[in-house]
Amino acid sequence: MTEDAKADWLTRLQRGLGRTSSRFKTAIADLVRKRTLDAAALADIVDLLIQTDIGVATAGKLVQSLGRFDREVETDEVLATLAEGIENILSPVARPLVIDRARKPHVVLVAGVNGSGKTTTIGKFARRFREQGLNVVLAAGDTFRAAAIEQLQIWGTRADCPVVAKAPGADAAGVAFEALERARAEGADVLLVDTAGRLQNKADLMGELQKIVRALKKIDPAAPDTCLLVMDATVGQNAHSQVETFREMVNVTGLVLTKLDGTAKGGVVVALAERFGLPVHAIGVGEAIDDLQPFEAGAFARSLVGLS
Ligand SMILES: Nc1nc2c(ncn2[C@@H]2O[C@H](COP(=O)(O)OP(=O)(O)OP(=O)(O)O)[C@@H](O)[C@H]2O)c(=O)[nH]1
Ligand SMILES: [Mg+2]
Repeated sequence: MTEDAKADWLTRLQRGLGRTSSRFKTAIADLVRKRTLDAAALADIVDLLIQTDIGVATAGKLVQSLGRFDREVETDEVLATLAEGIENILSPVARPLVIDRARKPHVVLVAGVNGSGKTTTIGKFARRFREQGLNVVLAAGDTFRAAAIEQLQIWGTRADCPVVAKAPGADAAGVAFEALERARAEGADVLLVDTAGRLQNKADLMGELQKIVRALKKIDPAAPDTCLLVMDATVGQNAHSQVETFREMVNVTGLVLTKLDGTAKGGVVVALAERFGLPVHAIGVGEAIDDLQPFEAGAFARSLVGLS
């Protein structure tokens, strides 16, 4: 990223996390103005952290590090200490999605419940990879909705990469199979496979995802290289059960959290990091192409508590 792009992203990140951070920061400022950080004040901070969905245990742990203040403190000192603790939790999971250029193609299966942002995320990644000079193929594996196929085709046009698609209702595993064949034949670097989030029930969804994986493995036993779970951060605590559910279906290797701009509960990212330790590859803080960026622990932690 250039310096300009970095500054722009930081602005988007701070704005995107504004719903979570503004309330939090104001409440901490109020608290610090009124009293020293006694036990009751620390308990209030734990509550404030819990309100961001950061999780009870994590909130408790973070606040322990504040115990060393038995004097008057400034708001920013408190926020910085909390941000440091959050960064320590997030650092091990903050890992960009790195494409293995030797794989040709590196296969990325994208799963998640309906509306979580799968197709948009694929479009954004496709654009980013194209900018890095990679050849990308998209597979319209959500054959459940006609509009889903068109939506992916629009992203394909925007990112200038081919989309392998069949008619609505076609076998999704067949689409994935053909797409991998084509990506191989063309020597593509990346294949991004979209999937349906909504099927009649969980068993159907599991059946479909597993069938797609089997089809890919027929061609390349090592595929998929990456299995991304895309989650809408506005679902809050529900994100935990989504990770568990999808892990039973496929070998989830990493997470993308979208719509952090639409929630006051951005702390859920920290809670997921603590609980599952899965890599967080990227976060979405808006609908625009530049609103999906590699996840960076320090910048996220500071933006979450409202520090610039
Ligand atoms: N505000 C905001 N909106 C987002 C973000 N990411 C995706 N969206 C929007 O969320 C909506 C759903 O996104 P899709 O990409 O269609 O989600 P999907 O998971 O493919 O949905 P299905 O195909 O129905 O399963 C779209 O209107 C996107 O523009 C984000 O980071 N912030
Ligand atoms: Mg979709």
